[in-house]
Amino acid sequence: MPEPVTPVTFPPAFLWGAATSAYQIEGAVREDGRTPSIWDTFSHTPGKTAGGETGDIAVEHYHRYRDDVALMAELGLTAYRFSISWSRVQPTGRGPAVQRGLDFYRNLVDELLAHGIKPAVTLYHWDLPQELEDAGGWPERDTALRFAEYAQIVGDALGDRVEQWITLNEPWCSAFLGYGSGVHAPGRTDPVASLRAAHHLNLAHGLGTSALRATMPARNSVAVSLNSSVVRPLSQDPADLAAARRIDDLANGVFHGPMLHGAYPETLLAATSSVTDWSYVLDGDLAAINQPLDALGLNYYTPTLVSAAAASADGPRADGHGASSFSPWPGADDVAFHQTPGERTEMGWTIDPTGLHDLIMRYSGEAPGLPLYVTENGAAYDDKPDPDGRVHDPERIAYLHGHLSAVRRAITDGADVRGYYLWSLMDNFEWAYGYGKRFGAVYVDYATQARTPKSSALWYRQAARTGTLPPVTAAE
Ligand code: IFM
Repeated sequence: MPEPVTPVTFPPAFLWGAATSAYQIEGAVREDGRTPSIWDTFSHTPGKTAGGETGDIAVEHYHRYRDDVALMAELGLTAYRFSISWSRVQPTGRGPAVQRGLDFYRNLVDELLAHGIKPAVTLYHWDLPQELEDAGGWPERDTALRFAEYAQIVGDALGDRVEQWITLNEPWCSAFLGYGSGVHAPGRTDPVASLRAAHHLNLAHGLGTSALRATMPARNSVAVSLNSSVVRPLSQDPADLAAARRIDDLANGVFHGPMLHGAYPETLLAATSSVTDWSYVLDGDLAAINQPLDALGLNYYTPTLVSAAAASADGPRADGHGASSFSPWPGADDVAFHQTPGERTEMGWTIDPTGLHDLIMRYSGEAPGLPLYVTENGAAYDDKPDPDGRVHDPERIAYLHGHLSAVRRAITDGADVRGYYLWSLMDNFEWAYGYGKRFGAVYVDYATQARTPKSSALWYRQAARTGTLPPVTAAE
């Protein structure tokens, strides 16, 4: 007889969420006073996105948000994480807010609350107003000051009804893909600019956290979402261990160092000393960044496997972050990236739930006592409707089952994980990959904008309703 399978059950208050971001879903890029962000400019620049695709229309969430919230409720979600388009609420990135922009988000929040869904607001998910980039962007200190002003505007407008706040989403991507390898907007390829950007994103997080706290009720929670990498050495050889340390500093320590501990890792400063002197870290910055937080968001997709290697000046890098001959890893040209063995998703990312467990346990130790949320996790597959119009995605169900089981194991091992946000609610604009990569639990027909829950959405609904993971075959 087969062994009975132990049910994977979550604590009753666990949040079952889904996540999106403004530029990936809203569309309506020229409506109600919105001005271009760096992603409008980048996606309209020939050669920057697959097929020249843009977020101009995306999945028209700006106009369909009521139906989308109704769908979320049907799918049993208890939480929804979305981002605010800075260009919609403060078009030039400075000065007064545009009321119509704020009204859109207020209406969205009210709709969510009316359906019993907890909103979680991300202030910045990569879409800097273009005017701020024209003034120098994240490599310049002023952008962090502007972010604090913007945080105050949004905190003022929504702080009475939104309890969960996230300052930045994945600042690593903003700094190192945006200013280092150039595969993300604004598409710059300057290692010094990428490290300057990282520092000013940190500063923005700290100043933004203080600005939110100054304007919002004390009950609200402020967090940041990091795409902290689970960096594994190819072997225990000291050179490979040193390579892993280097990438860990550049992926993780560069953000959690100042945010959680008030300092950049000494090893990071030493390893990047030939690239930058860090003179843009001014007196008082580290204290400003090191604000006490109420929670920490972790985004996880796949681990990173590295070894020492001879310097290689050109050729694409196998680090899973898009093809560019410019590195997103300043000062680490002698590190080689390897594909972790195992099955992969449509992004080419290896499926490894043990990485999520490791990540959670690491941050349980790095930030003792801080509640954790998995603020993104999910997989892209080449989903297609069957002749009856249904969309079966058993691979995604298996992916979710594996990763949610890893979250549960981490809770059993003592981690305080309060919720999980599946990436993504629905298929959307996957940045430089355009619409070719479908991460949604809900299928979107881009020609008609019709939404169809995939079988994974029905599986997830059952998990959310019962608090126990259904078997992987349940929704097929
Ligand atoms: O789509 C992105 C999201 O915007 C940020 N985290 C990773 C996702 C998948 O690439």
